[in-house]
Amino acid sequence: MSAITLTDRLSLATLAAAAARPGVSGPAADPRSLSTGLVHFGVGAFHRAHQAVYTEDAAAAEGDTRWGILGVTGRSARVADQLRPQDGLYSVLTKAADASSIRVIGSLRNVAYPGADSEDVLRTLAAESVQLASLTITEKGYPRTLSGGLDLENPGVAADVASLQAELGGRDFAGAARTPLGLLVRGLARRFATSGAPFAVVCCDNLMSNGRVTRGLVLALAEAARAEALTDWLRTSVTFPSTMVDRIVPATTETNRSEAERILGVRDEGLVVAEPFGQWVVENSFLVPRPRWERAGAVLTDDVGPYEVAKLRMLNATHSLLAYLGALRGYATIAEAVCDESLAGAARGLQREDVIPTLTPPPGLDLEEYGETILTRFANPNLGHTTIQVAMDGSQKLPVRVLGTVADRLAAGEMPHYGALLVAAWMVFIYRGHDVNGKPLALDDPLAVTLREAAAGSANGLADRILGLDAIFPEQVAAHDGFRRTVSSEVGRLLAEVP
Ligand code: NAI
Ligand code: CS2
Repeated sequence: MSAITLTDRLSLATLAAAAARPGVSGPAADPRSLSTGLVHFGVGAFHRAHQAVYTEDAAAAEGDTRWGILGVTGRSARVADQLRPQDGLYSVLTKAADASSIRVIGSLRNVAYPGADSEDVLRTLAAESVQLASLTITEKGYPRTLSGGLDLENPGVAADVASLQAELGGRDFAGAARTPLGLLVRGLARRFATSGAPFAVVCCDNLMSNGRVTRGLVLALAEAARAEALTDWLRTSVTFPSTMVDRIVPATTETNRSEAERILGVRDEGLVVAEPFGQWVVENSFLVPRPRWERAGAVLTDDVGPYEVAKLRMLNATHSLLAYLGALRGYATIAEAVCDESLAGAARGLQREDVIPTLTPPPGLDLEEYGETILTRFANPNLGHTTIQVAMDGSQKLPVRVLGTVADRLAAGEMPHYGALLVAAWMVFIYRGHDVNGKPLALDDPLAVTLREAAAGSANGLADRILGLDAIFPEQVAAHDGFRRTVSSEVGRLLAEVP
């Protein structure tokens, strides 16, 4: 294949031609008109298919050019290398069940890689024209202890505390930030020292009370550096609104990129793929101007809680159940798994028998209907969301998605059978490491070593060994004899199904 030249790539130079092609829509706002007003940490697939789109639509609806985004990558420069040659432009390939469409997005105005660009990020966070930062750094991007506090034993956190102390002491600090939160706090320290202008930090990760979690970790970082004045300023001048975010955005494949290239007429290395559905519920807690996301369909509310808990427990827990049971049965995608009637039945059982009794629905939401729309979304055969992608990071996801439901049901004197089935399916996924056809199933998890150690040995006692991991299972769940027995019984049944 010939080398791809810049004229073959999506960029400001090729944008007009690409946007004129059938099936392509261009940016809602002129990218050249946008100044940077927002920094996003974790400029992965989801941000580009969700917040960046809402932000562009909000800017266009208001004719407001203040909301260009500086995206900050995480652990590699890959996304920066994909987008910088494209002037930050990328496209969203929206895949409905029976049709696809492409939209070029121009709200991402630059991409920084902390390994080389920390100073740019710090300077941008301190700029008075920049009002807020947002985060999608995955559930594992928030280093916490069992009790939910900042994990000061985490080497990255410890290094970032030292760097913050150097920053505050006016000393040069060596090297890049080790964690996104560390870089964020250093930037806020710079802002405090230069203007003290208020700010907002908008967490968009799949965590319960994600704003409160982020605020607690940010304050703990400043307190660990014994930065009293900064801590006081953070408490009074920076808000941390919680959000519920929803749009299924699978990892982009080369097949997706080739399909997009045929439609665009140019190569888009930064392509992201998504379903048509999107939802964003944002706590209305800002001391600063912000993009009018409600003009793009977002919901601003004083109480995000009911939306968050309904979505995490009804959608994400069901996603994980289908991921583990589906992967074990040899289904590559969520769509295949949910089309297996027995797995769809388990999904409905989890929603209706275990989850719904624990929920107070947001105003106007019929939870059973919500559950059915979720399963219909999962069944989209065009999306290609893999079971193995949803299965990753189970040690971080299950506590948020299903263990709250389990604890609530046990406290109510009920047995969450489907919650036990989900936990058991995860255990067998770890223990077997292959599907019913013998195909390997990769364990991608920050606690993979611990999990493999706990899973090693006899199948007898497997449930007890993994339930005994207090980094994952809270005491009131792990010590419940009835739950342990139910999980163990489901483990035995699944082990027989997947020899
Ligand atoms: P992605 O893999 O495309 O991007 C993840 C981003 O987080 C990357 O920038 C990566 O460098 C960074 N990151 C990963 N591990 C990290 C760590 N340990 N510490 C700091 N940064 C880290 O993933 P994607 O699809 O963008 O999803 C990211 C998050 O967005 C999810 O974990 C979830 O919380 C949320 N989300 C994702 C949805 C989806 O369907 N993909 C939908 C709803 C929410
Ligand atoms: C999925 C989520 O990968 C996963 O764990 O359950 O990313 C899911 O696609 C989103 O939360 C949907 O909004």
